[in-house]
Amino acid sequence: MSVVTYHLKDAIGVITIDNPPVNAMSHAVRSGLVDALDTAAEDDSQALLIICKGRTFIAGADISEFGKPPKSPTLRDMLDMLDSHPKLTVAAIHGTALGGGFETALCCNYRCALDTAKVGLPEVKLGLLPGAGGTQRTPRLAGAADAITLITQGNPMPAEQALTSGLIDQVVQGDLLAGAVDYVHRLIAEDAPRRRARDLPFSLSDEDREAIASARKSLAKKTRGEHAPQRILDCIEAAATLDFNSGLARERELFDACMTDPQSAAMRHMFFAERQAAKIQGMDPSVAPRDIGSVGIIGAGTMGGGIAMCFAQAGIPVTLLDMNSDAVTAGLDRIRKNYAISVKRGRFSEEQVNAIMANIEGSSDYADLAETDLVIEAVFENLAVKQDVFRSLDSVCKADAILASNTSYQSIDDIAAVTSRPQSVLGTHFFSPANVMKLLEVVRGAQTDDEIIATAMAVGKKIGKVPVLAGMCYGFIGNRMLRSYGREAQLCLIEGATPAQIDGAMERWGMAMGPIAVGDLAGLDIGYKAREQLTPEQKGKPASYIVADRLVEMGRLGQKSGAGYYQYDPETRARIEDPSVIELAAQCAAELGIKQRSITDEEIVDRLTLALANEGARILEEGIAQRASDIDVVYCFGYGFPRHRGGPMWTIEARGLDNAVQRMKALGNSLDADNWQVAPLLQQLAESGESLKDWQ
Ligand code: 3H9
Repeated sequence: MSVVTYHLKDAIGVITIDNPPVNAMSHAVRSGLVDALDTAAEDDSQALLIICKGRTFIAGADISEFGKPPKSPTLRDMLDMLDSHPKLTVAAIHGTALGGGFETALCCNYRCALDTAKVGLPEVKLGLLPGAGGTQRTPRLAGAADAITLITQGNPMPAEQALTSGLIDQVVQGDLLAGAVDYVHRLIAEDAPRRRARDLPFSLSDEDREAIASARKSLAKKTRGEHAPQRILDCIEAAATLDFNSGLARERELFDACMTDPQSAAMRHMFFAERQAAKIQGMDPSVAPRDIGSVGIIGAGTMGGGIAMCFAQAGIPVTLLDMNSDAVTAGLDRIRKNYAISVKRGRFSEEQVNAIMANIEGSSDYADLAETDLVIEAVFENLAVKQDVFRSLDSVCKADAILASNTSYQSIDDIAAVTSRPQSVLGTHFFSPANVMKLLEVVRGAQTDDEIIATAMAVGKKIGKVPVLAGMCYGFIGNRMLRSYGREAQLCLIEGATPAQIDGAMERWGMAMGPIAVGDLAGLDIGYKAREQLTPEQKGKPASYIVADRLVEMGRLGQKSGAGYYQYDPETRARIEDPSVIELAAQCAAELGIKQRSITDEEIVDRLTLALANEGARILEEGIAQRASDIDVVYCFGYGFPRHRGGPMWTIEARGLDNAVQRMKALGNSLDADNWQVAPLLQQLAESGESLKDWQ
């Protein structure tokens, strides 16, 4: 069946696109549209209406065709025909009109949309820019300020706002086809002109120029070296200074620069990786997730409170339980304070917060969880304490309740073993702050049922997280890899790099925060206490923790005590370099017989990123992660790894596995050989020339 059909309805030529799941503008859709436009040019139709079936208007160019040789007709060929079509053209939008889909709508003379629809140009999230006229038509219709926001941030705009901004012309309610046909008839009756966005004037005021300059600065900082946002601003400037066709040519030139940029390849990889992570290998497709109608959370601390916020915001009632009413009250107060900040920042209205808070009830009585569908434990990171909680849960919760632990390190099997239902026990590892961070590691225990895993993955998505399935090992995927990364950061420090140099090198490379500063933010006592529970073999060699231990022993716990590796400005919390810490590292080096030297930024980045990927390869080989791209999702969504570098496994693949293995061997020769044992999988793939991406 054709993905594009054409029929006449009351003298209107209706072009219907039906290309599930999201009506992406594939080659078949482009060809179908060209045929329909040809037919409509010759028939008796008075006007043309473009509308889609299914859940959304066109969601953009078909990303899976990117990187392959272009097939005619291209999107631009088709849009040229639409833009110069002899009939009045109207787009009828529902769901989300995105990227090339919205650019198609922008080529129509008028646009109407359901009140629930959104429009947007999200190309920047793929390291691209709208390459089919979006950067030239949007500012002509909406002005510079809205164009800058819409295209550089890539977030969709609701229909009402798009109406005010001039990007759409009519909001329709109820049945879209009926409302759109009425609207087209009205336009015909009014003899509405064939208005084209290309003919509208556009220039930059002084205020617009300032807005562009300030966006350049803030985006450089916020996007940590992404190229696409700056190129988008170049295009908007071109829209004001060049005639329309020259502006389009400039847009095309910069789009091509983005398309061949490794940053876009990495971000497109992340787009598919995120969606792939939701799929569970080898699971019987008939296994359906259960409905979760209520959630209990044990532990009203910062973590438990953050988790409660996630569920409450998704409309799922939460019982937040702690040992006594004081702890519960303190937990609820903390949540209220968080929301007060959100209201101040305009993220939520007072009414929304009241509705969310109505979903959270405090309790200090386990019996209140008797009928709860899912209980998540978020108490102190200690096995015995967690086992006590699970014993209590097992005795009060209904037989089919799911029991989850938010542990970062403990064995899910040891926790499940104290219950009578190990098949219903799993790990749901949230990341701090839990109401903000998108990553959710769903940890499968030895006996966890598939249905329980499927339910946790589905409810994770429902509360806006990106769930990734992990197998059981110390630290699961993310924290296990973090140990090698942290070890190399510590070794660079003791070998002669300063905290500011290490953090600066990693942040310039794109990490949201350098590893030393992250330690200060998390609190150095956390790692100290965790090390106390490890065997000497697990702890590793003293060089990798001696400075951290000394700082804790000096009472320097990080930001919370005003100093750790850095001093902190009490007002702004800005990091201030501390010569005494550089001196401490030198002393520790002398004690351990390590000769300090000058270390380049390149060496720091190499050591830290290779250490991550090497451990990642072991995790993959052991089956702890389902696929290499899942590890990339963990790092980009949970650890501030830059999306435009595609995650640690993509990064190592992009540099060439053979090159990476050679570099690790060279590091092993000059540094600690034990730390640079190449993961067998990497060695094997480097030799065979196969890809990590395809390894299962
Ligand atoms: C562009 O347009 C460039 C032009 O400016 C210029 C060209 C010259 N292509 O997200 P979901 C798949 S760049 C191919 O789970 P939701 C997706 O992989 C494009 N496939 O659903 C998934 O497949 P699977 C600009 C696509 O309801 C399935 O559809 N546009 C595309 O949560 C369902 O997706 C964008 O960047 C695509 N464009 O969200 C929009 N989009 O089932 C990207 C989706 O095999 N898309 N798929 O895993 C989205 O933001 C979301 O998919 C959307 C639906 C909001 C539409």
